[in-house]
Amino acid sequence: MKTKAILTFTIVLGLITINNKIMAQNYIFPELPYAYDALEPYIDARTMEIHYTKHHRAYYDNFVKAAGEAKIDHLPLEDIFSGVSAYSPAVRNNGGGYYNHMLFWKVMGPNAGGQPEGKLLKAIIEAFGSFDKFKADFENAAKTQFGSGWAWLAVDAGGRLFVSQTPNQDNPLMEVAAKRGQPVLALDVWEHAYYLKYQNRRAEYVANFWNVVNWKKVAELYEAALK
Ligand code: MN3
Repeated sequence: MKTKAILTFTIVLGLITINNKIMAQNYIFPELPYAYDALEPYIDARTMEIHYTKHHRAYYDNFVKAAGEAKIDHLPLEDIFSGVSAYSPAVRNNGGGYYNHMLFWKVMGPNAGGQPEGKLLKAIIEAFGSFDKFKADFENAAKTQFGSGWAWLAVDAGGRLFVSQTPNQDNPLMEVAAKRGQPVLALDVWEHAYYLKYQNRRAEYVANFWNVVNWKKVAELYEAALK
């Protein structure tokens, strides 16, 4: 009897530890993978610093708080997004803001741009007809998103690539999205992402985005999304 109680205690303690580890891994505020000025001249250092240290940080802090209050902070972000309408606007907006910016930093980099290669390029041509047509569709999604939001390249349940746009901090992982899938490329079109350098010229910011896209990372995300 005593042995059984000790065993149960050990298992429960073990589960709590595992759970804490999962939580910690889920909700880390990641380091920016490059210096603030690394994407100059396309994204200026001042914008990058404020965007990362103030905007992204605030989404993260507010999400951790809202998820804690809702007692869902043991859940992976993907699980929260797939049932997001059950939660508060604070969970949806800040959870989206936390996730979307993590992806945005990842898919950009210095000495980047150009074209994807191999399997990803093939899939883009298959879905859009050509790389240029994909770029036009993506730019159109970014430019026509009314007000604040995001443009996406994502993989649907059938493994096919699509372009979409979402308002505010929504993303294609959310059940509320018009087109659902796993995002592999993201572009932030909130004014805070470009206003200091580009003011009202969103189209110029969008066109310059291609100079900083890290296609190697996008290809990795695409491969992972197919699994
Ligand atoms: Mn932003």
